[in-house]
Amino acid sequence: MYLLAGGFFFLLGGLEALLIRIQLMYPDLDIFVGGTFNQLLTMHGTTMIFFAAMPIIFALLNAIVPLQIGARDVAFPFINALGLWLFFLGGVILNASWFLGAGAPEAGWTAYAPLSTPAFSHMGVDFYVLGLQVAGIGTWLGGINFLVTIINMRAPGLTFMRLPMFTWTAFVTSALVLFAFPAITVNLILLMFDRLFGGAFFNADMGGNVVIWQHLFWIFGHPEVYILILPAFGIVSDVISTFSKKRLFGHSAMVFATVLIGFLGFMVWAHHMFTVGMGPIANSLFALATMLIAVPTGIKIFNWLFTMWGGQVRINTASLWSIGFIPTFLIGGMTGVMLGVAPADFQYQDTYFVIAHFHYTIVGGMVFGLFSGMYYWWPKMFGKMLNEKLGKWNFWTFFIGFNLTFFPQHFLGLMGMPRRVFTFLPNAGLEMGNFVSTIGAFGMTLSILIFLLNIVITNRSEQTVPADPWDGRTLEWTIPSPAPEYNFAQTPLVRGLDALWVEKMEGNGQISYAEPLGRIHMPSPSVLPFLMAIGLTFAAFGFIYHTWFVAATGLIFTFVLMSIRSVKDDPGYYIEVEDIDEGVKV
Ligand code: HEM
Ligand SMILES: [Cu+2]
Repeated sequence: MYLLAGGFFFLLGGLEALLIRIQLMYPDLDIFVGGTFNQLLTMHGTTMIFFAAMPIIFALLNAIVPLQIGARDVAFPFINALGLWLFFLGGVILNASWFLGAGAPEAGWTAYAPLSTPAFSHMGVDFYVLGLQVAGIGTWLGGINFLVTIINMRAPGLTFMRLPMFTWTAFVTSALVLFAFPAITVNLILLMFDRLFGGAFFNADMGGNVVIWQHLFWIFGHPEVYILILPAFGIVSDVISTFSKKRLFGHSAMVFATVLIGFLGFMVWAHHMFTVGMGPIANSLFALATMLIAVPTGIKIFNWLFTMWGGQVRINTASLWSIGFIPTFLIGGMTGVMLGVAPADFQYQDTYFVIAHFHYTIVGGMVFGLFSGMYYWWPKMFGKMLNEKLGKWNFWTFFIGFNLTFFPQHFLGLMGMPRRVFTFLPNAGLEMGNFVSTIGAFGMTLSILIFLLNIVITNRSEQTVPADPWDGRTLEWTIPSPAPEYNFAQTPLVRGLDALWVEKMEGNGQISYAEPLGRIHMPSPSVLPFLMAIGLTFAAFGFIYHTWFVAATGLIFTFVLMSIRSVKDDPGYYIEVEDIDEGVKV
């Protein structure tokens, strides 16, 4: 579900990006200008970050983390469903702004005050404020759920230091969600007071302070970029180790680096605000903290290379995406250090250099990682292997398109082309770069179409996939593909890092179990999460349209459902032993 919804929003955000690039193909075009361009830009950024990247990551976390830790499900299936619906309806609220009100928000995905205050914006920003709040609750609940799952539901013998890297990154990412999302929630509530109830938190005329918005936004925003990239690190680690037939080089150093990146991620937010006027001391400290992050990140890059070094590297679509990830993400990381040099940032700030930088990390990093993970785990999730031939086309068109799009933007930025501006003048030397960049965007569009085609073809094909198609190392490859709804017929017993590999090396050919086969308890499905989310959506529209009656009804409705949930007993149901499909040999 997460994958489907996230995929849908990804296509939407991608379409918006393509339209932006079409407008910027030649100088002085007037296809999407002014407010329309700003709306496309804002919706592209907001949709991609909150409604495409997050849910696709959550989809993989949901599908794979329980499998990697030998659990039957996540800790709280009910909360999981609630989180999904809140996120999805939040996206619906945001996108409803295209059709209702006065058009989509246009204050940028960062919604900086005063651009986002009533004086300088129209109703679109109300959809942003409420849509993100509803979705934010969902994401936050999801984060807590994964934390509890990883802490409490690991199979016997699976100590923290034996967790596969993807689960480790899922753990740290969830912790970042837990601590980062409250900051933006508070920010959005303050802005909501300003917009709906005449507050003045961000109104300088009445003693408010616009810089507070920036601080709170980036206290959330910088950890958010690590929320996005860490799971990709985890995927790349697992994929590279599997396809090099070697245990991950420096597993414990990787764990340490992941935790350190997560921690430092909270110490650097003001590198987004060097030009605000915080003064040289604050700027220097934040510059230093920023550069410190390069150390654990460098550790990771070297560990991946050392894992491949001397390994039996197998090249297929899954490993190509991971191997391609390393140089592209490295470029994004290096321009990040350049931006972290506070005095230099005064030149780069708000130019296309920044756009190039963060797309190299977000697309060249996260999107590459997610593709790698999808090709790698597709058989486990859906019981079919994605087509390799189309997969390679998918990879190469994207790799080339991506670099064509974003590499020239470094130079456009250095030549002074500002971001978030809908056109540029001829004869400033900017034509070539922009033209190439737009061509590249078409290349990526082609690549995405190939991927969709691949999904359709794979879906139609009649194939069955063995439990362990890649000669895997971790627990998810000990159960049938696709994973049955109870995941593990018997809880596995873990006897080392790379649990399955340990057994393979000892010639057991099968994981050992920690319990006899018995009937399996399952949670019963429920409509309550969906209805609760509907209640909050209702309330959100009530707030947007200042109809307090509707807002109150929606809130009360949700509270009533919450009380029902807390008093009602939910015994669940059992799958009997006869119905369990047991014993996979790998
Ligand atoms: C897939 C191909 C993509 C293309 C062609 C693309 C293109 C663009 C362009 C042209 C801009 C506007 C730059 C400006 O005028 O300031 C932009 C901004 C942005 N993009 Fe992308 N992008 C893509 C993917 C993504 C992804 C996957 C994400 C995040 C997950 C993302 C996040 C953002 C953000 C946050 C902004 C800033 C929006 C703002 O300034 O408010 N983009 N992108
Ligand atoms: Cu940052």
